Amino acid sequence: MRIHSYQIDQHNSTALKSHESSLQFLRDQLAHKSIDAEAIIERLRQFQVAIPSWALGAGGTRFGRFSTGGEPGSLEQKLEDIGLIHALTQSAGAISLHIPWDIPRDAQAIKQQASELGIAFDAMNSNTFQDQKEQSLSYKYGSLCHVNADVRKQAVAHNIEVIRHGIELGSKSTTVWLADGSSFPGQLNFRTALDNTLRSLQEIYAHLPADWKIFIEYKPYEPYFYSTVIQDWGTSFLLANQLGEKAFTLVDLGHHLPNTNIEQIVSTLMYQGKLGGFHFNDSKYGDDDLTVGSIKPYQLYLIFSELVYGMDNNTASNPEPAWMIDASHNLKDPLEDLIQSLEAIRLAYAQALVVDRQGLWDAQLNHDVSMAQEIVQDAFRTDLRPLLREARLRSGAAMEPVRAYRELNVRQQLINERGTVTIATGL
Ligand SMILES: [Mn+2]
Repeated sequence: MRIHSYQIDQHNSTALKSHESSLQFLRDQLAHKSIDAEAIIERLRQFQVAIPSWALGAGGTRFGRFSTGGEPGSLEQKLEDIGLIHALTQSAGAISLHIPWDIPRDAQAIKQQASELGIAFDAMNSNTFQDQKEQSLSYKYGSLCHVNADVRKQAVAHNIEVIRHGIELGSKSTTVWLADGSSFPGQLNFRTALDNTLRSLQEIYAHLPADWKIFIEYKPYEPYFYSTVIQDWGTSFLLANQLGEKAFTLVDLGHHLPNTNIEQIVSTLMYQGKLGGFHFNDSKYGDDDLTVGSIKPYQLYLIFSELVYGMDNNTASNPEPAWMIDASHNLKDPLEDLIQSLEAIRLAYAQALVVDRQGLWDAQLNHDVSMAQEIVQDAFRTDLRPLLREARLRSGAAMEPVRAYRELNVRQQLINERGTVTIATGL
């Protein structure tokens, strides 16, 4: 299925009238605070977030999985789905692949299809958290950290293979997330596990092309429950520093213990030029992988405020992070869920862009705590959705993408094309 521009235009023509008056109202509000709405609209138009190939079907929990119907059964169909999201939002212009779930049969054909849909290849993702059929040694007791050198060698070879696939497709980065850890005190020698992991990563790093980056993702627990080898940002930062200038920390919002001050972690990593990648999701208790902004939109905004401050005060050596949605959809239509996540990300970005930075700095210098809070909350409480609609309108996207998705009956069409019992590859 493809969405055509006349269908988008038709949708937009019905929403235009009420949009114009609400945009004008907001423009006036912002002008009153000396904020240029045009600059924000332009930044919103440029902002693209990668969709991971595994987020297009129903995820599931350890208790079960309920199929959505019409799920993509091949890499080609996954690209097609991201093409649909991108056509509706013009903000999902990249895919993040997972190896071995998404090994392309014909890399050139996949590249061609992606470029027709306006989709780039973002970070690659390796998988040493489960055993594959043809694999000789098991990762049950770890991969890059394993006490057996042959298992480590196998895991390193897999990561090099992931880089090779990425080179063929035009990707420029790879993400390493390790399940490696232990569930019981005494199971693992912490120091040996970390040392083995560093050495394994150094071997992978040696195979990284000059213009590539490697992202190291951390997580405090799960699938193991007592320890994780790369448990927090400090451990990831230590490894990234040891590896070299092409290595960075990756922050996944769901990979923190409850109430962790993630915005401060972001600030510290950007200060050091070591924030390389960012995975969006939301959670109430653990790594719930819920729709971005569905539970804690204020925290998301505070994090974005640090991201924007970091990007606007960065040195050249500090790249803009690779943005990706890393969520799992158990109840909602995955495509609607992703559209909602994109909306939440862009809204938080817009809120962060309208913070009165000079006023905030003055309040901080004067220890005017009340005024600092007023300024921070004012940006969050201003309804900036007309800016998002305007950015979409100018980019040829749907002003109300979820509504357009339903008007176009996308899910039913996908079910007609693919059937009701398909399962997204890799899930
Ligand atoms: Mn992640």
